[in-house]
Amino acid sequence: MRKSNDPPHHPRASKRRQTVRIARISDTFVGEISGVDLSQAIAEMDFAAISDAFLDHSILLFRDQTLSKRELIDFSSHFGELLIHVLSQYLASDVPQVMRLSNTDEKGIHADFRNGAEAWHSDLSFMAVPSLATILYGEAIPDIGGDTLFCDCYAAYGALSEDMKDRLAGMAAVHSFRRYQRRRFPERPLTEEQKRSTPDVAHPVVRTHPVSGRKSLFIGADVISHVVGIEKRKGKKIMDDLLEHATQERFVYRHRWRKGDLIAYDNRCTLHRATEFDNDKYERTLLRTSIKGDVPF
Ligand SMILES: O=C(O)CCC(=O)C(=O)O
Ligand SMILES: [Fe+2]
Repeated sequence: MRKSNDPPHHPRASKRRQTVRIARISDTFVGEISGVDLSQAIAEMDFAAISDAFLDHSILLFRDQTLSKRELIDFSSHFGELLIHVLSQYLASDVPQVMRLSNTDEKGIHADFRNGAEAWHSDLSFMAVPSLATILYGEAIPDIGGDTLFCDCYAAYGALSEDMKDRLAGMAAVHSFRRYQRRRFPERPLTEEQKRSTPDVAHPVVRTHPVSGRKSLFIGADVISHVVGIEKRKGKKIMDDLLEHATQERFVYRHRWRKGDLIAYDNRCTLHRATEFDNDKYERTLLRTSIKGDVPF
């Protein structure tokens, strides 16, 4: 029975506190969170601890989760407004906020899927308002391959020479979804509607994180068409060199997925890319939500 000094029973009061523990995975910039069952409603204080950890680490890993799509949406919503991707063919049929990255269809039948994410990128960098964070949940994981690589763009920026930092200050690059799709999927042209909703957009090459105030590199492979005000080939060389610098092993974390892993990554200060696996032999299914960000500066 409820004692008279218990809080009144409304949904917030029913969110039990959990024991949020945070540990950096050694030699990486990734924080592993334990003690949290993400299928349960998360108390505000617990999310505050998770949110602080997200700022410190840029990537958070939660192991051994069991989530429905609805629970994935509920947890993701703590980070902000959820986006619905322009590539509507990948959205879950029942909940468009969840994208299904899989080589099986929703009935589990093997489908032809080629991951377009094998080039280094920050999600939705080709939009005027790119993504703040992406959340990936591992539903089916191959025995071998299909790792995701993440790169720490704060560290990559920090390691540049002062000369280079000066050169990049104020530089803007044009991000183009059309270019990205043409390079990754030449056989699958965008519809007129998809083209209309993704015009090319210029973003600063050095980006300031709106919450931490720290600077990082905001670049990508295949998505950048040119650097504003610089001759095309010269601009391409600068972008190629920067990407090569940023994605050196010392800035990269390789995530070897386990079923039940959930990863949240901050698109404002990291890049990532998918790696290959044997499509015919293994199933790989990631459920994904995407959080709306802000205009880079
Ligand atoms: O499949 C992967 O490993 C990465 C997928 C990805 O880049 C994304 O969902 O944004
Ligand atoms: Fe991605």
